[in-house]
Amino acid sequence: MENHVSQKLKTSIEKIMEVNFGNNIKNGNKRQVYEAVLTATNEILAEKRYEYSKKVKEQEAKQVYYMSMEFLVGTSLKNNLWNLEAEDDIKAFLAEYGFDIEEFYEMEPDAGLGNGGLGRLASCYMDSMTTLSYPITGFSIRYEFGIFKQVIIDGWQNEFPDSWIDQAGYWLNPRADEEIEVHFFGNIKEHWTDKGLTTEHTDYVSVMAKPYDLFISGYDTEAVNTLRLWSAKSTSGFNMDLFSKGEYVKSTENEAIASSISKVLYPADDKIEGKSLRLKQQYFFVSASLQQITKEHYKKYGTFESFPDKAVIHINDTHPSLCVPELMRILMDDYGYVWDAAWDITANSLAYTNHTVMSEALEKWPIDLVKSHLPRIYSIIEEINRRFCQFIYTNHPELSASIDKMAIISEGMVKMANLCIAGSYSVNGVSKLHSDILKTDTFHNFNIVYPDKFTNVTNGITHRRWLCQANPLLSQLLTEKIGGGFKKSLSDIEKFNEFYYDEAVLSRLREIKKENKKRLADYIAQKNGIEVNCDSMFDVQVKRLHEYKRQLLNVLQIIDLYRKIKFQGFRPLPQTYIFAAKASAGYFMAKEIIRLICAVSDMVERDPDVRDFLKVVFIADYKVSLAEIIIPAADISEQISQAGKEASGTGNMKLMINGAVTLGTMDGANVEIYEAVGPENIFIFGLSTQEVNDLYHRGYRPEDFYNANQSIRDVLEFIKSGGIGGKNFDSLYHYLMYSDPYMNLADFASYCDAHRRVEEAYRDEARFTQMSLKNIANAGIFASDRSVTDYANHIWHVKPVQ
Ligand code: H53
Repeated sequence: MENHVSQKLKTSIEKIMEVNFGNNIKNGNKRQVYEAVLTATNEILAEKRYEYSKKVKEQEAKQVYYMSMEFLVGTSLKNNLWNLEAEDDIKAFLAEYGFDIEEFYEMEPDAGLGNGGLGRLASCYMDSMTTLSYPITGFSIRYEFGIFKQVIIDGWQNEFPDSWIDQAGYWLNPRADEEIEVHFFGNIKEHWTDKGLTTEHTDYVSVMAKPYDLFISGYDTEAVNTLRLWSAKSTSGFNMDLFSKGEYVKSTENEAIASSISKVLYPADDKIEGKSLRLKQQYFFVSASLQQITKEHYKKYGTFESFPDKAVIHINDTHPSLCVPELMRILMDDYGYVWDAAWDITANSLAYTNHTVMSEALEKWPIDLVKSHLPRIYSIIEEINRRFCQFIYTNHPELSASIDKMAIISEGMVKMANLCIAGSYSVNGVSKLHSDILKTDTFHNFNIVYPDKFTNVTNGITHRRWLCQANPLLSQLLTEKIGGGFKKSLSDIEKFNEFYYDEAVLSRLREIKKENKKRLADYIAQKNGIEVNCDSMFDVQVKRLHEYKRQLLNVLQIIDLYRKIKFQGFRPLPQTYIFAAKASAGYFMAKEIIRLICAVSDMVERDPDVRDFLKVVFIADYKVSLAEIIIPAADISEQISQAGKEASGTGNMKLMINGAVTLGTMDGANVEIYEAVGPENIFIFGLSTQEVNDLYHRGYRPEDFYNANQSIRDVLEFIKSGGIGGKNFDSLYHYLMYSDPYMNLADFASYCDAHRRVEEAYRDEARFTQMSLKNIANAGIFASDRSVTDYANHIWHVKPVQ
């Protein structure tokens, strides 16, 4: 039975073909029909959005405002049609006219408005909040260029711009009626009025923020939420004076400066980018969003006393930390609140999630930069800091010696995490281990002062995208065996455990994996020109390239294996190592590691003695839509970060739910995967967080591990002597021998040993499939539906709007 939405969609597609193109579907070309399908789907969502937001307003429901520099949306067409339960009907409808919906899916570029885990998490949360009918608005920037396209030339990563808007702009609904002005630079003047000391911001530079709304659909719900993306433009546009004097280029300068703010996403993940443009981006979207939120609230309630009961503003990592002083500014300067009242409202409306303990990622900004770009904001931060330090001296004299570490302004810098902790009522980490580290180590002193502020919400993923859409065969099997309830409520997937001994189901699981491997193998053949054996074990490490994630450790093991096959007659199980990773453009070491992976891939491929046992593939341009092809095909999920460094990881969860078995350290959410599947269904190796810290304090010397281990010596000397295709990797050799900050060498032996255990398990087909089944069936707790429910109940205190 065709649903009502499908009917509407079809009529609308036909109409758009007529009105926009003076054509019909039968005679339309691919591009026209593609545009019609996207536009029609967007229209359906717009209508649903209108009805839903009416209800939210009527019920005066509390709302979540999710502030994030990144939302890694990926593609939307398939997800929206699937959520509307119209995919099959539209597919059949298009097929009648000779169009293949899969080709339309391929035409849609990813909205790559994020780098990695942080941005993808934000998008998974938007999906889950909507599916569970919670009102949420995401706020970010409409980057004209998202994350760069990666092209590998001679093993070296090259970056090309990603202009995604042309082909995906149909989802962006401009709202010129809600433009907002944001002020930069200038001076502040203080003067006494009858209200006391007031501050005026003068001589500022204005930038206009123009909103574009992207509708977020959910599954089996009336709700549609919005992701509001701000685009920057100048307030004045052309300088007519200059234009009429014939200075055409100069006359557009203002516009160019303003629009540079929303031009491009910074490509560094988990690392600070201390550029003035980055600070401008942060303030730009924070200020525009908060001005809009407060304006709407005031219009409705006429006061901000009720603000914390009606709104919660979530700060996703410190990138939107200027929410703290900006909300203070708006309340004081625009609405006349005095400091204490404004602080009370602010500190009860903001919640902050920390996503990293890596010191290079904990944001801080030079005082001078903040002061010159945002003078009013800086003056507010100074006062927050003065009061905060005063509070510590008075109430926690025992922490006086630590004041430098805790202060918001110290050592010439503004420390954004400290600002967030002081200004929010809730601070959470993203896995149990990570949240413990925050309390006992990173923010230990803050936890003494505010013991009730710190909590944990373990990350999650939307299984609707990562299982149902990416792996339709597995989704079909699950539906047959346990019913379709898991789509809405993933805890149901636990019922799949009942099939642990069911030969027929285990064999279906193997067939499905094989099909998914074939799909990936086709992609690899086409893109890399490498033929991979689908009967080999697919070992997958896909994520951003970062030293702490230790792709290098993975390659060292592969080189060791290569040498054992080539020189020692070792005959391992055939295995295919699959990597995909983008490196931040200026990150030399990360790019060297990619070059090494590619060189090892070439070396293996050229070697007839080895290539039947071992393949190494580096797939270029990792992104959401590529992850959707790779992840369902994985047998083994490599999660091998140095313990204590990966806050959570979410790729580990996506791979698990698709039946891959984790090979990992006790880090981030791996710990919770271990608890969920039990020690016999995961391969754990390496130092624990405690052992890493102990070794670090004793003084880690990589050469000790070199001297003690023949394989390490062989591998390193092989690299040094040009063994990898005659190429020079001295930089990596020296890095490992004399620095090795993430202790690759310390974990090497244990990692190789774990690989032999993996092989042994994989040889026992029946047993390995059972492991795989256990991983699928116990992935329920990693649903982002569970994560957002935790946030809603324990942090945000919001309720669904039905
Ligand atoms: O956030 C993910 C975590 C992951 C962590 C990542 C992340 C970024 O992608 C960027 C900046 C940052 O501070 C943290 O590295 O462990 O799973 C979502 O929480």
